[in-house]
Amino acid sequence: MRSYFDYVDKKLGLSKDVSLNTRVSEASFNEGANEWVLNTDEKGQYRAKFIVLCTGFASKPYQPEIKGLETFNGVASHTALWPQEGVDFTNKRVGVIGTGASGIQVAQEASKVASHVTVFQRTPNMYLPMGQETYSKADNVAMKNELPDRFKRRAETFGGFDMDLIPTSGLDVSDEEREQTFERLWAAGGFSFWLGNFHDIFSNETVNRAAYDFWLKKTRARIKDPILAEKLAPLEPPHPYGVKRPSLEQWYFDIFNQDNATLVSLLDESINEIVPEGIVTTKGTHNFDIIAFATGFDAVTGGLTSINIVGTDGTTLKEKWAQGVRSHLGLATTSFPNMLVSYGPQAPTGFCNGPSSAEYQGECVIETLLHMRDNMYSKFDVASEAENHWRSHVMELAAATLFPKADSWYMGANIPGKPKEMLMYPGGLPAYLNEFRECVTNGFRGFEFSK
Ligand code: NA7
Repeated sequence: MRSYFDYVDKKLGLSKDVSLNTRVSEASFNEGANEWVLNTDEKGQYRAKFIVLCTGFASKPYQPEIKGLETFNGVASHTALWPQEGVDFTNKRVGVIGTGASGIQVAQEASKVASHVTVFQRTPNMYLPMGQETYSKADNVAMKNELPDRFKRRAETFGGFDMDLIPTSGLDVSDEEREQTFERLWAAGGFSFWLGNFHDIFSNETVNRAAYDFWLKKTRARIKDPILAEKLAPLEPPHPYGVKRPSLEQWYFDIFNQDNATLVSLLDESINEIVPEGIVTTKGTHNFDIIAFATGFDAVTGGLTSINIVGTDGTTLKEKWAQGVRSHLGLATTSFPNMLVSYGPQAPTGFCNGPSSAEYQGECVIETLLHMRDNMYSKFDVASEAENHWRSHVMELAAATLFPKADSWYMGANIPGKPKEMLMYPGGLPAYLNEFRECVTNGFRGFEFSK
């Protein structure tokens, strides 16, 4: 990845415009000069006519407060703050807290060499087989030929991928056809059994349950011990299938068929504290050399609200959004003039292939800035009715789905005290881009420009 980033940088000459290792701590708008003043921790003050916040959806790690963490004798790290030189698991006793994408990657890798891996699971994740393949040179050439078409298709699909949800309802096909479809999607691997499934998998309980039962059948076939099977893949789902992000696994279920891996369900025993030797639960002490906190992020809004951004009415973004997110198209928010957001809340973001979401929304940002330049505007703000309307629209779309039935980061529900609300735009990338196009053709409806 790093050599690819270097290549892109050289090709496009980006780094001359980038100040690395610079944390923006504060931002406030100077109304007299119509410009933002940014304070950084390391490199002093910057002034800018516009700010575009591209802080990503997972840049603020969340680590639960557990008593005694500082007393631990071994290595303890959040996965997002992992030591750059790596951590050697060889012959070590490894504890992993969390079973999302990060947790299972740590568990899978550690299980190859660790003396023991113990995974602490709060909610079973509905993992899908990643389906890694090794491509030959000829495969690569063939794929490169397909790239222009595949890239183009991204804007036409719900999740910004080159596959899409099936337009037919999962109820309008025979049981046999549904099963065949599920088999085909399963064999395709990756997210196919999620974002390539029947479109009403996210809104119809019956279709959703059929998908869960199929997942259960495939998954349970890989787990030998029936007690373990019930923990990893319970007969009754903890929440509807796919409304929490399914992680992609390679050999995760198989590690528990080895002697050196244990799954601790936090439904059976909960964590009391950390001591120098390891983790104390309600059932005893688990001794560790390494503890990985794979406990996720204050997702989507956390990267934005951790900067002290002060709006024109003196309210910070954090204060404003403590009552729930309000934005116009996920791009801008009232009283924060000349500030645009990409890949943040109330946009396709977490329901979308990341690069597609960032690139297409990036184009919306550029179009807005060009509109200002072409009309010689020096300031924009957002009408409060526009952000209230967009919020209601997002909430209405969400209410018609099964997403609110899970305590996921999509819903802000993984962080204690954060309002539980849909943080994504649940209408899919094409509908989102249509909404933006409608805004533009109606004179950038909702934006208020001034010279
Ligand atoms: P995720 O997917 O948010 O996973 C975090 C995991 O940590 C999840 O299994 C949580 O359980 C668990 N968690 C969080 N707090 C606790 C506490 N207090 N005790 C035990 N377990 C806890 O983060 P990842 O880093 O794996 O992946 C982030 C995204 O990156 C991913 O979705 C992809 O888009 C890429 P829960 O399920 O909430 O019960």
